[in-house]
This record gives sequence, structure tokens and C-alpha cells, in this order.
Amino acid sequence: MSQTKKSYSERSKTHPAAIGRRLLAIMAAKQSNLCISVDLTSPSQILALIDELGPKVCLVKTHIDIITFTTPDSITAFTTSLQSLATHHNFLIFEDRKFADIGSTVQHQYRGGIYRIASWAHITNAHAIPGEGIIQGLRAVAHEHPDVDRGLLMLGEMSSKGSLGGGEYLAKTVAMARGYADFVVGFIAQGAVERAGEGEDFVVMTPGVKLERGGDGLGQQYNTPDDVVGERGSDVIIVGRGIIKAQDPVEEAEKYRRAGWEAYERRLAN
Ligand code: 6AU
Repeated sequence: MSQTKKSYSERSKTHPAAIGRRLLAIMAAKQSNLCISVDLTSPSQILALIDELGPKVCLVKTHIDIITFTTPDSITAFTTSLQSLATHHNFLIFEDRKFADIGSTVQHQYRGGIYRIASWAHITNAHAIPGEGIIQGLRAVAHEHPDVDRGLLMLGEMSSKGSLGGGEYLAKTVAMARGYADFVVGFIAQGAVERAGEGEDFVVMTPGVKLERGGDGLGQQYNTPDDVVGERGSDVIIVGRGIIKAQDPVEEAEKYRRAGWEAYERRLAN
């Protein structure tokens, strides 16, 4: 059976990565394939918004390095609160770090510095451009936290105009990830990726989503939840400004949750 025809609930029992099984189970339980991208700069505003949107999302995506922290302690306070919200509302945390260096360097970036990403983010992402050493390096750091599940998304195709990804680049990224199925949960891409066989399962997440198609004047290109989940077979919609810039973000998030879920249900039924 094609992966796009399988329910999230079925896939939550068989996905090869523990964090993939957990994410798919959350999606099924909350009827949400919505990832909110909280691209704001004030820690208190971010936490307040996540507390409101938490019930509607399966995943919360951060860009920790755009947040204005005044002291090192305020970083720890933020990530501790974020983890509590994740437990309380049952969502996972995705730090959108887009690692892009050699294995040895990304190990330091993932484990250390001021953000210590591996200690609080369930999922992070990486570019395939350096080759598979980037996956090996990140996976070794993830294994330093044996008590918690960690996973990686590989960027195979970007949403922005003129992106060098997609096509052959995406196919090579998928091939690279195949040897690390216990850690690479899936991909950032604009639609479903080709599977090698029945046992393979990748969760595809798509940014560049709004309720109406368009762009932002800086290269971002938007498609609708129905385009990406219904037509192209993606699993998770990643939405930032479509929700956080709305007058009522909670009401808007509900519209996206419903649109993403209905597109998924139509896909299963057709
Ligand atoms: O909905 P937006 O346009 O406000 O925000 C989209 C979010 C931003 C981007 O950094 C991120 O999604 N993103 C990514 C990710 C998630 O890796 C890849 C990509 O190709 N396009 C993209 O916009 O936080």
C-alpha cells in the first residue's frame, strides 16, 4: 500500500524511528498535522502563544537563535518552560537549526554552545550538502541522551523561489538518509518522497503553507494545506506567519488544523 494511503495511526506502530512513532501517535490522537512555526523574538510572547496554540498542534517549531535573550539563565528558563508546555499539551519540539557543516562541527553546534539544542529539542533538521557525515555526527550526539528520543529531518527541497533542492538533489538526500532510518524521521520537502519498499516510512513536512497561495516578496512561496497534504502527499504542514500574524492566532490555527486534517482524510478516502 502506498504510504500516502496509510493512516497516521497505522504508521505510528511501524515507523522505524521511536520519535517518528511518537509524532505519528500524537498526530492521530490530536487530529492535527499542524506544526506551528513561532518566529517571534520575545521569549515571553513565544511561550504565551505556544500555551494558547498547544492543544491544536502536533509540533512546535523554534528558531532559538532569533530570540532575544538577556542572560544565559534566561535561555535555560525558556527551554525548560517550553519542555513543560510540550508535556502539558502533548506536542513535540522541533528546533529549525538547519545544520550544514561537517560532522565534527555540527556535533559541537548540536550539543553545546549557549543553546544546547540536543538537550531539549526532540527534532532538528540538517542540509544534505556536506554528505552523510552530518547525519553520523548528529546521531552520535543524540545517542548521548539515551533516556530521550531524538530525530532528524533532512532538507531535500525548500519552499523558496530558485531553491537548488528538489529533483535529483531530493532523491540523493533520500538515498543518503536510508542508512539511518532509526534517526532520520523524514524530510522537509514539498510533497511525498519515493519509498524503496514497504518497510520504509518517512514523515514529510512542508513549509510555505497558507490558506491562500502567494509569496512574501523575499522568495517564500505559499501553497495551501490541500495542495501539499491532499494533492502532493505531504504529512505535516508548517505554518508561521499565516497564524502568528493573524488577528486571532488561536482561531486561525484552528482553521489550519481543520484544513490540514480534512486534506489528509480526503487523501485516505480517494
Ligand atoms: O510560514 P512562514 O513563511 O512564516 O514560515 C516558514 C518557516 C520559517 C522558515 O525558516 C521555515 O519554515 N522553512 C523551512 C524549514 C522549516 O526548514 C524550509 C523551507 O524550505 N522553507 C521554510 O520556510 O521558519
